[in-house]
Amino acid sequence: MSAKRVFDKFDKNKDGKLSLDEFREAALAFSPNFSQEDIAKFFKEIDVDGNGELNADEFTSCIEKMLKEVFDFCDVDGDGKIPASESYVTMTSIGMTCTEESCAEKVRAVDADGDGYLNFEEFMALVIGDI
Ligand SMILES: [Ca+2]
Ligand SMILES: [Ca+2]
Ligand SMILES: [Ca+2]
Repeated sequence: MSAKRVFDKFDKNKDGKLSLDEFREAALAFSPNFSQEDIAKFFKEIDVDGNGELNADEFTSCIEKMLKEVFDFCDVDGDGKIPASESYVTMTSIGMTCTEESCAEKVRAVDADGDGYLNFEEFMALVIGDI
């Protein structure tokens, strides 16, 4: 599971870039709560070279950076792992819609080593997984 996969999925016309329309769909898949203004603002921020399109590098590095920030924020003791029991709070705090139950199920599915904690890779799979 990687951000590049998300990029490929939303690059509908397969030109290797995300237009604002394509990006809008990706953003709304992530969280239906984003407003049009939010989305336009994100797009501008991510479009580092300002050419009005997002290339794969711009998109994936932004997603990874953003998720890393969320991860670090939730990883209060800084040991590189988030307890599965706290992932519900994490997911809802970044605007994902899920119930406590559906979240617990997803966590079980992505906790590859089954230790009851999510490392960053497992966390990425959790957040990007069903987009
Ligand atoms: Ca495209
Ligand atoms: Ca660009
Ligand atoms: Ca784990």
